Amino acid sequence: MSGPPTAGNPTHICRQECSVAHKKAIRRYSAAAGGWGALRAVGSVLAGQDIAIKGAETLLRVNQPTGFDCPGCAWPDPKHTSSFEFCENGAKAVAWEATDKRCGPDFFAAHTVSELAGWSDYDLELQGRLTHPMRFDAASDRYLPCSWEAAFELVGRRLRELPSPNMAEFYTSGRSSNESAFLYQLFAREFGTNNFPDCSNMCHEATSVGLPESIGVGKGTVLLEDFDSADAIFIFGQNPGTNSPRMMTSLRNAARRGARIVSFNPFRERALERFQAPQNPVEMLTLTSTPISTGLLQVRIGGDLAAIKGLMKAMIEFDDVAIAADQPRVLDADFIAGHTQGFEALAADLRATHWGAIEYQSGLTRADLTEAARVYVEARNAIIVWGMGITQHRRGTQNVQQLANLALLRGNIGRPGAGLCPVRGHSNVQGDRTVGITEKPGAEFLDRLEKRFGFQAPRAYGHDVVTSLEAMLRGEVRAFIGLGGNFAAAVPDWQRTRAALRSLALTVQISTKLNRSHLVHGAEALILPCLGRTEIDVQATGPQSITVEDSMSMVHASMGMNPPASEHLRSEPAIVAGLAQATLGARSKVDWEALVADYDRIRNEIEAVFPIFQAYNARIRVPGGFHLNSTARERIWATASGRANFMVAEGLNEDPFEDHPEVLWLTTMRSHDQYNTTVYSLSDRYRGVFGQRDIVFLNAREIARRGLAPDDRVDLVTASTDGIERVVRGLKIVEYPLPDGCGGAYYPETNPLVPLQSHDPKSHTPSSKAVPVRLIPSRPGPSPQPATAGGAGA
Ligand SMILES: Nc1nc2c(c(=O)[nH]1)N[C@H]1C(S)=C(S)[C@@H](COP(=O)(O)OP(=O)(O)OC[C@H]3O[C@@H](n4cnc5c(=O)[nH]c(N)nc54)[C@H](O)[C@@H]3O)O[C@H]1N2
Ligand SMILES: Nc1nc2c(c(=O)[nH]1)N[C@H]1C(S)=C(S)[C@@H](COP(=O)(O)OP(=O)(O)OC[C@H]3O[C@@H](n4cnc5c(=O)[nH]c(N)nc54)[C@H](O)[C@@H]3O)O[C@H]1N2
Ligand SMILES: [Mo]
Repeated sequence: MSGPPTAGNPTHICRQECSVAHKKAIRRYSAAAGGWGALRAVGSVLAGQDIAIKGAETLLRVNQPTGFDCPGCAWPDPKHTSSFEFCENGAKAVAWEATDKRCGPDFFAAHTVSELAGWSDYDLELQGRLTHPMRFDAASDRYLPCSWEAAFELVGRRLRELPSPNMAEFYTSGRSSNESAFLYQLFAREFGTNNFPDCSNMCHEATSVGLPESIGVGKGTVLLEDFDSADAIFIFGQNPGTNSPRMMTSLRNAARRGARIVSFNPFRERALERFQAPQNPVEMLTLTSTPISTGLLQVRIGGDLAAIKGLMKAMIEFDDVAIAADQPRVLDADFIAGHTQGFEALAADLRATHWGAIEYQSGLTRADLTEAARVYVEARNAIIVWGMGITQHRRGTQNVQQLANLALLRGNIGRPGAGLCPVRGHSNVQGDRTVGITEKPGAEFLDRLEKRFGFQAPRAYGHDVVTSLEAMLRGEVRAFIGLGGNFAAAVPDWQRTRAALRSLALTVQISTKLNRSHLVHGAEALILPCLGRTEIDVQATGPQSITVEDSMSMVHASMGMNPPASEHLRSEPAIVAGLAQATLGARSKVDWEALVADYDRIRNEIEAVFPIFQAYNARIRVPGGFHLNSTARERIWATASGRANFMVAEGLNEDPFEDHPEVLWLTTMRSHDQYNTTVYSLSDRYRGVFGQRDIVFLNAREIARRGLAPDDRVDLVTASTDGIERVVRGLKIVEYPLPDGCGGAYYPETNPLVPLQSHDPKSHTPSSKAVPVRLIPSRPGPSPQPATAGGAGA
């Protein structure tokens, strides 16, 4: 099995078993997104890597009333799914989990942990599904199989030995079900801590923190059917063709109906331009495609605050003209008077902001912004959509609040066809938070928890991702447990944060596949392999279903149908219960065994603690599930004032390095063939990149200005004042039509460049979409140091 780490090999990055030759190429993608290209891509990406799709049957059960919830993204399912809604990237996510490959004790016997640390993230996950609980053995530098009981006992002993429960961190990734997440928070809180770093802290936290101040609730206000009656859809910093492809069905239908779609993105993302529906035979056979965007505004990285202010300033100007001419108002004056406060302060800020500054910061012209504003005000109903291009910034919370302002100015909340639509990432990231994964729990929730279970819940706020890492760096943490995810690769500032993880006494990862977080470990370490979404989960009372909440607050059941990848796997709820019993022992007030025996009982407990889940078990048995009410959707404003608030954000710029002429703003984003830290292949079809990820996108002017040329290799060095050198070496320059001063590269490889302290102070979201970097030509040589994870900071 052993072979050289391949990440450093510039021509072929795969291990020998991989039958796909990753031919490197850069070529413009001129076809529509979706369509035959998408169908073919599933075949070539997956079949080439010996990933057996367990019959079309697995795929046919995705997002069906009786099937399992797609682990791909959080976009909702149409209510009356009668046929399989094809999604290329959903198919990849399902097949990646349903692979026939196994990563068991033989594999771990053949490779030391030090050796595996030199492998790329891609090669690690490619080994297939984990099959046995494994325990790190320092003497042989290997993971050795161990029993579940021994694993639980070790965790229990180490947690009990801690001087304080706050020296343990309980991380969650958003694939976990409501049931496992609820048990997880119950375990940690009975143990005594609110330390819940969560993947959403790096994702939509700016939304969850920003929206409550604006509209009283931290979630979106639209339902899928609102896309059927929207006259305009504005999309900021989100790439639906890749990251939530089923959203393209809604966009395509809206475009065909004449709705106008405007997007703000430094990249001209292909699917935002044209889309061919893979499930539409007519489009497929005639090779036609639907033009999607009415307008695609190439905003500068970090220029959204300025762009949104520009849109609103133009609206105020239209309104002034209307008032002067005695025409109907352009702003929704009745809504503003009846439902909001703070309009005057916002209007004053906008009037005081000069167009010149808006143009400079946004990289867009006044004419373009005014035109986009006209599209917005001509729409009776408009939906505002956003993703990571808005939230992962130093001013992420303020970006989100300006989007809320934009909606409030036209009363675009709480009526059909209108509203706010943050598109979440992981398929249940929203649900995990709803059922109690939060480091800042409210008093009312803790009161209910205590009343229901009879233990004293910790009241002090705990850690999120950034503060947990800071605490590790101060030496205040001893143990880390990860319920899914790949913390070591997902977090910023690898050089420091990996040293912090390595300083821990114990790291425990509950996982389906081998990843970086198993190799960047504490003195003692465990890998606990769990069932995935696609698999049958049998407990004492029979097969169980779990539940998830999508991006539009629809909650529904999901039931796996494949046999487990190994007989040794346990479900996430069973693993959490095992850890809890071993840690809390007889002092626990929770009947863990009874809860795991029948997940209906877990749902009854969720309902008892969270009244919004009333009649939980009955309502998930209705196909399609149920909607968790959003107060803002009903125009009930759960804010301190009882009104929706216009929020003013001072100034326009993002960062102190703004005006250094040689500094480039780097955004770190996903390719079309990856799921976060899971890399399916080295290609990024819609951006025309094949067989490589060690690249940086720059426009022709930025390349020439630096005396460089396409294909040159450069080192990226973060501009910072803290004296720490952050560098990713040997990226190849790819020319791409980006705004001036902007660059793009792939996540997670560029995470070493993001300083831990570079985050939004309000939400602590790392600013991974705007990293100030300098470019330095790489030293010439035959084999540049790879930027892939085996290299920098591994
Ligand atoms: N197939 C697949 N699906 C996924 C994922 C995946 O990795 N693969 N990840 C899941 C997760 S956890 C999440 S959070 C979502 C992420 O989905 P998205 O929110 O789409 O995330 P990204 O691809 O990181 O970047 C989004 C877009 O922001 C643009 N952008 C970058 N910087 C800026 C900026 O400063 N301003 C603006 N306006 N735009 C900018 C980029 O060009 C890109 O088009 O997708 C989820 N779904
Ligand atoms: N620079 C930069 N950094 C970023 C981002 C960015 O855009 N740029 N995006 C951020 C965002 S939006 C997010 S959400 C985070 C993602 O951070 P995470 O959620 O921590 O990372 P993932 O890559 O989604 O986790 C993949 C691992 O999850 C495990 N897994 C898969 N399915 C299951 C399951 O069903 N159960 C369990 N227990 N484990 C499972 C597998 O072992 C797999 O290796 O990264 C963040 N980091
Ligand atoms: Mo995310």
